[in-house]
Amino acid sequence: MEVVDKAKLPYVYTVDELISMFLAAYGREEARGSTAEPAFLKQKRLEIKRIVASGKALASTLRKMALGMPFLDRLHPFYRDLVDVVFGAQLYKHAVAKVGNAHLAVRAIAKEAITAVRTAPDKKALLRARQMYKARIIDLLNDLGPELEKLRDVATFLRKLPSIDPNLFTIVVAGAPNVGKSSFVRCVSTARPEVAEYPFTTKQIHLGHIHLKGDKIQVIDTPGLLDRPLSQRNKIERQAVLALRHLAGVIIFIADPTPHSGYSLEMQASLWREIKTEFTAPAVAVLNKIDIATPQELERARALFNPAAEISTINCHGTKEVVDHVLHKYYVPQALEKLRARARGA
Ligand SMILES: Nc1nc2c(ncn2[C@@H]2O[C@H](COP(=O)(O)OP(=O)(O)OP(=O)(O)O)[C@@H](O)[C@H]2O)c(=O)[nH]1
Ligand SMILES: [Mg+2]
Repeated sequence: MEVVDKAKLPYVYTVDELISMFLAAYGREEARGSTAEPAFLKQKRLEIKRIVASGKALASTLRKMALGMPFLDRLHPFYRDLVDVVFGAQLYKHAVAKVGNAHLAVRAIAKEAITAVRTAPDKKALLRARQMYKARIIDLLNDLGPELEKLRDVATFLRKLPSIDPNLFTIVVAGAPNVGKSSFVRCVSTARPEVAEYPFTTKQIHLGHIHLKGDKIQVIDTPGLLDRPLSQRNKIERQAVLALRHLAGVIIFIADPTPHSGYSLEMQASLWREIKTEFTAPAVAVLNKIDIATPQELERARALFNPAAEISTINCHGTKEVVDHVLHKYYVPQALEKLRARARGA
């Protein structure tokens, strides 16, 4: 399964850029040959050279762009589903195919234009063939506008995406909005996601790392989740769901026992139940904001979440212990098993 290789993503030209490039390639060719040649024949020869050069340049650019875009079916399911959720897999595939197939259309138009030039009986017919050639190519490019825009949007989105390695052990941090997920990720990893007073501060997946001796763990901060069926989740929430489904080695669920986040304990408990049943990765719950929680609030939350720890991310109190706990319980056995397997194989 491939991950997105950002260095290989193509530059996606706009329609205007392609038209300029095409016209420049056309204009670059200059007349050469014997001065004894009749002017009309010389003009025909130059015209054909221009059509061949500009057609080739354009066809090759279109082909390279389409081939440079990732093939969804070969991508790791996390990336494949992400492109599907944000852009629609079918629409994306259609756009790639249309841009890719356009190179064949360019070749066909060039071929017809060459025949028209060759058979032109006079200067007027030659000029008409030239105009027709340029107009047809420009029409074709204008028609590709929406598809080029789609490819550009996907390429830009993928370039901005953090470089997630699906083969590394990954902690995914999840929970309702505004409970302190990003604050937690800031405490324990290299990531610096934005923290703010309001829900839905985090709108995309953020990646951080924990460096262990000779090893690296990924920590993923996700957008807040509401307690509702998948079909009603928006694109932002669905990115969190994909990280939970495809990347999580373990899930840390952050709950806020206080009214501070704006989401009730019942809603959070229902979300917690769903996360435990919906995803295959093991999940641990953690109570946050204990610096402002009352004893009664803590008591109720303990009964609902059976938390592995109680923390306060405002000063990173207890956060390192949570990570040590989950790594010890879920990562170390897996890492040891890998080492053993390698030793057996050696
Ligand atoms: N008192 C207190 N406030 C906290 C604590 N942890 C987070 N907060 C505050 O809660 C608010 C939300 O924190 P974030 O880390 O942005 O929460 P989030 O879960 O990432 O929020 P979204 O990305 O919007 O879902 C911020 O104003 C934080 O300062 C804590 O332990 N104690
Ligand atoms: Mg956040």
